[in-house]
Amino acid sequence: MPPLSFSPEIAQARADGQPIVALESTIITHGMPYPQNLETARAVEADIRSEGAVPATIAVMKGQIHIGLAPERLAALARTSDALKLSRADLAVALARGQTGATTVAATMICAALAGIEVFATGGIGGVHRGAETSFDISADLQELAQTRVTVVAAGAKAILDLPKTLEVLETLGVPVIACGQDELPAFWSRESGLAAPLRLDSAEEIAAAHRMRARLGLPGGQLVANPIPQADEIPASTLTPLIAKAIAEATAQGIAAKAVTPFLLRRIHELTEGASLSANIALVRNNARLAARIAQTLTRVQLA
Ligand code: PSU
Ligand code: MN
Repeated sequence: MPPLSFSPEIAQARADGQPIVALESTIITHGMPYPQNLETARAVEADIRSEGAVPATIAVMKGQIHIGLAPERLAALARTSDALKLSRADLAVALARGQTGATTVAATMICAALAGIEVFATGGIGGVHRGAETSFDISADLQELAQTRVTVVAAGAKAILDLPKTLEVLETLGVPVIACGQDELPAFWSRESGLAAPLRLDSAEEIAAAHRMRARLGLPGGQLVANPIPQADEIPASTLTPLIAKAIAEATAQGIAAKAVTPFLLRRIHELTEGASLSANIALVRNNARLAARIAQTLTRVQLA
């Protein structure tokens, strides 16, 4: 049996058959500074509740996978400055050693699937980094989408990445990339990427039906729902492009590699935009949480499988 520990609220929600939305914790420990990380984590949970679903923030604590964090646990995690960043490769080792750490998109998908949770909201998934042709830096999030049956709602892949290559890898892996409400793939802080999304579905009902159909076909893997940031909160791509280039140049010059790349770039872009990218990041996660809650609700109603 996997070492799963359900919060009382999630144990009750499971018993009652209520819709549950998984949330990751790396965005809390590595994606945003304190105290905005804690404020955002709380706001995202409230957004999911206001849409009639139950939030399950997932993290590893003392060798247990926690599905749902009580308020004091969430607050403690948000204040931890040296939390581990756990992906598929690290999860079992951390659990076997009784360690504590935050779960990435990939690890959160694994834990959500173990807990029977089908929908997960985040900010932006990891993907193919620029320069991957020499660095080989491709996020484990992409492989996870290919093998674990969870629908992930994100605002596209982060604009720090090579988005055309990220789309190519997702296509190769057979991952449906579904834009919601527009034809174009959104680019995290911006609604536009200049790239057409491979698929488009405009309602939670259609996304839920596609999720169920994958199961009926016996296809492993999940779906990536690319939900554009609300218009009022976006930062135009033209503003961000030079700042992203500057942050990437600094990362290269400082020899930042592997797991440290994404947290470094997010932090530098927050600084270079004087907090504007952080405000946009908060707004897009909350927007994704609301859509994920509606998808989870539809899934509990429509048992097509
Ligand atoms: N979305 C955000 N902020 C984040 C992340 C996602 O808005 O910090 C995290 C997720 O946990 C994702 C990780 O899995 O960044 C990607 O890291 P990497 O590129 O090292 O795979
Ligand atoms: Mn990487």
